[in-house]
Amino acid sequence: MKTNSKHLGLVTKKFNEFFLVDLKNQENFGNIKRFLCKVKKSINFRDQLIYVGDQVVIDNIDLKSKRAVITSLKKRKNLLLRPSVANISNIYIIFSVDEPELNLSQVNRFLISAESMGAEVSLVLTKCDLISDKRRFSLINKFQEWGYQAITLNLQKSINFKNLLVELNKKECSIFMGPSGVGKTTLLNMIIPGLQNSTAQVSKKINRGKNTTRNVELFALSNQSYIVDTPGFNMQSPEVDIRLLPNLYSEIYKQIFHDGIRCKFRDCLHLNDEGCNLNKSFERYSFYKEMIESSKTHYYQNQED
Ligand SMILES: Nc1nc2c(ncn2[C@@H]2O[C@H](COP(=O)(O)OP(=O)(O)O)[C@@H](O)[C@H]2O)c(=O)[nH]1
Ligand SMILES: [Mg+2]
Ligand SMILES: [Zn+2]
Repeated sequence: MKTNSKHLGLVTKKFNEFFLVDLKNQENFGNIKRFLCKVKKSINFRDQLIYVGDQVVIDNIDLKSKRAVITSLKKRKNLLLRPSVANISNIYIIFSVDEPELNLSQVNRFLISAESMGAEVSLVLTKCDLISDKRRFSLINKFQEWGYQAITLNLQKSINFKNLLVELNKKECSIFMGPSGVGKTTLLNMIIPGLQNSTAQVSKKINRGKNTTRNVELFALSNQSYIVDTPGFNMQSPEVDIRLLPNLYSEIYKQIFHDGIRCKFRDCLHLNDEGCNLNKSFERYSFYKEMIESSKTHYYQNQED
């Protein structure tokens, strides 16, 4: 029952030297889609270098035992760290409008960190049952000015939830990020019913019943779209190259690339620089300034080391 033909697959879970790989095109193998793989011994990349989310080529497919070997690794688009996951297409920054209270500076830090990772970034506001519609619309307007079309959720009514689900089904690989207590797990459980069960089953099969902490894992929403299930994600202080920071703020980016403003110096950081022509009257400017100033300190400290 072995076939020797190469197939493209996606790593959905990793544990020790094993990988779970979903075939990209499964039509050749009936309904068998997921294979337990090891890296081919003669291959000269170490297996630690393959992450969940990586695209790999698998070979030596055994349909009976559902095993195969990984023979090569495709170039990845991006790699997120802690937890490590490759090829994220969409980052959803999740914040609650209350309980815990919305902290705009923290929202901004999460958004900018996400923007620096080279994926499409969206903002989701949860617990909208806790605020008035008036407040909700004012938040939508605020984030519109920041460059985001915020998705506002009230998980007690599921209208916007369904819209989010439809959207997630159009994306390749999405991840939720945000501080704790904002409803990420609740949301993930609504998106993938029976999440806990399916996770437990997989772990049982692989670890022979041993109880292990849950690693990062991709869940299939459809044949083409996945969502990352991760217990937590912290990215409070982005270490972004300060020269790239202006491009991560749509209010600045737009002025430069759409309105065509020009500052005297090409590497203008838009602080007190001589000949700076940036219009600084936008809400996030103070956050931008703080971020530049703290990165600068960090930058110069590192230079001295
Ligand atoms: N009022 C309200 N509470 C919610 C909503 N969504 C989640 N919660 C509650 O917020 C708390 C934290 O949720 P959890 O999913 O554990 O947050 P996580 O830490 O981001 O994973 C739980 O008590 C949830 O029941 C919502 O839409 N409205
Ligand atoms: Mg959680
Ligand atoms: Zn400038």
